Amino acid sequence: MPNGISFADAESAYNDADVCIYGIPYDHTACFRAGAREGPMAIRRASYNFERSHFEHGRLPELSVFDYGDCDDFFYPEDMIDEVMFAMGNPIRDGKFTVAFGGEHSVNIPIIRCFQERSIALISIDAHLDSRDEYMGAANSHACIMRRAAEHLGLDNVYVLGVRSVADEELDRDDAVPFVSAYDILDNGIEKAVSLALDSVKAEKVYLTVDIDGIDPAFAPGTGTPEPFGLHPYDVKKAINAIGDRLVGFDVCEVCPPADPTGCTAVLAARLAKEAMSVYARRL
Ligand SMILES: [Mn+2]
Repeated sequence: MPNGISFADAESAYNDADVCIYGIPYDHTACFRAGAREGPMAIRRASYNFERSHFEHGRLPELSVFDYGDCDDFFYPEDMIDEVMFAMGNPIRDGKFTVAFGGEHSVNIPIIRCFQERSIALISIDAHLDSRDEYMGAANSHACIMRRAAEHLGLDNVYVLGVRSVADEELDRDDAVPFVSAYDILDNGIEKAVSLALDSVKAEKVYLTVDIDGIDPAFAPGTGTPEPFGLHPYDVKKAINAIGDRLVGFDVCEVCPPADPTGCTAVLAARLAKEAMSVYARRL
């Protein structure tokens, strides 16, 4: 690791690895409270809390995991985007399962662009629809990630779960990004919402991005823009398992350690990353 500790049990060299982990400590378009740049290291530290494997998945083959470390701390989103595309292009082209830690949610923009054949769908778990054309003059803001993904993958390959904060300008348009609200999920269950999303998107392969603010602030208080009435953490575990064999990559963003004094938000993010890797290990 060039800059600090690696994720727990990430002991492989790149060439031998099934999974490639990457940290993107970027938070310069944050609008409410910044600090997500400290997310990747807090999540790695939290990862040492857990057993190597999780018994509910049965005996899975042991994963070979490589931790690439973090990219530099850039100011302009465009510089971050170039660097992430350079770093993550290789593992994605090489067919590795990628796990990324933000940083704010804008770090997802370059990851999705690395899928140059555009044959994936993006499912996002987020309190916010994040589908503006631009926000405060920035097209690559965290508030625009689903719009950028829809431009790259098609509107029929994006879906958001857990939404409870949307601007009128995001709804009053013909190409609104499809979503299931947190209220609907709390009333009717995550299973229904995930199967709706999986049936709606065109691509077979699914990349899952989790903005930790999709989860209720009671469970994940350490984030930049907390929003009440969110999902239960177990809903997100179930969603990862329901995507199952279709899952090709995962990231978790918006963990903000300065707002997370107990560290429980980073622990949850680390555990969700381990869940995604366990689901991936089933197919080896
Ligand atoms: Mn959000």
